[in-house]
Amino acid sequence: MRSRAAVLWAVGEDWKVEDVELDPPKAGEVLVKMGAAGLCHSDEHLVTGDLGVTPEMIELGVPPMVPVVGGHEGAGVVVEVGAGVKGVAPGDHVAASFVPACGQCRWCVTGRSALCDLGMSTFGPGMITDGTHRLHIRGQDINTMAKLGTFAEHMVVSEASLVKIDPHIGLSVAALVSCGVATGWGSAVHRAEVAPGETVVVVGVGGIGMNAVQGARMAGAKYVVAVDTAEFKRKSALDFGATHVAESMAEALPLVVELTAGQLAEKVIMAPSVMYGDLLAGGMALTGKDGTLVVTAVAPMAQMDVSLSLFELAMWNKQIKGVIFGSGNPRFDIPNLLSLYSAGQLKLDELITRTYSLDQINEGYQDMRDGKNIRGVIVFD
Ligand code: CXF
Ligand code: ZN
Repeated sequence: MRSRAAVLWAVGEDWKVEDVELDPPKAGEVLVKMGAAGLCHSDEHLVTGDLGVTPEMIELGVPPMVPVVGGHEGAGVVVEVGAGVKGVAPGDHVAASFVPACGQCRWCVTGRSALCDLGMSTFGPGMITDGTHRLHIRGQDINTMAKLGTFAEHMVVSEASLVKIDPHIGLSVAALVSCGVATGWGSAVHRAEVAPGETVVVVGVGGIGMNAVQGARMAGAKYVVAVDTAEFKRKSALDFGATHVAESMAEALPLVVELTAGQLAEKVIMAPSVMYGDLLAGGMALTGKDGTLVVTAVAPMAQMDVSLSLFELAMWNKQIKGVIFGSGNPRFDIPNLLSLYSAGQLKLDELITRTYSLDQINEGYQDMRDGKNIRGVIVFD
């Protein structure tokens, strides 16, 4: 069938909205008509080249990621299912999950689906199911971001990449839960294990960090300090549950010292637009004895150097944790977060600063670069 999608042909270029040829779903696959897709920073990483297959890897024979249809946050309605699909049927509303959940591997069966073994092929070519492509332009095979490609009117994906959701919930908010909300909220609740009475600092309050603020507050934090250079995001953070704001980590330090009588924060969550190694020292300086720093934001793949006081890491018994999908389980966390929204406990509508058509995708990403959006969302007809 014909569909339309936003394609990145080469690093550094704009997204090009084009007609694409989409094959029908094969065994274990599902055709989804998209309702909404979130403009997450991780797709911008494809454009900058921070994420994906590097020129050095290509020289070693690893296939390049481009051309690629972007998008890994999204929700839509099932149109058709391939042979053997049991979990969803035509008409079901689904959220995309950038971490697949096969339900079979050691990680899935031990409640750690964020680490599902199917996730290892995220940046490789072809489908999870059989390695071949369903998307083509003028006869050329096209890859998909995180085995999804939500910046498209339709997508064919593995059943493992979809989570069935309540059909009464708007597809725009469901789209956000599929990455940004689950990642941010889970960074505070699951990974940092925020406990009642704790002081939490969230560095970067965009579409992911804002949900770390919500998660920290929901978990009972006494103080939640939101750090962001954008004034509009700092103001919004107060509506999402932050108790204090600061423009930079350096500005947050005396504030956190005062709030905690010198004890510093129990938990620090790093969610800047891009994680660079030299940001770590500032985050660790805000982390108190026995405290935990969670690195949520995606760093350039080639980033190897960090600034860190190894002395303080050991002497203060601190820990640094990575996190993917908020260390959650897509098949539990996505419906659970949507039920918290339905019950009035989680703000989702307020995360959407502006909506765009698919043709306006480059405008949406420019607004994100300019710090204008908590989240921009593409809404399909
Ligand atoms: C990313 C991590 C790398 C794959 C796409 C999603 N996480 C959040 O945006
Ligand atoms: Zn994302």
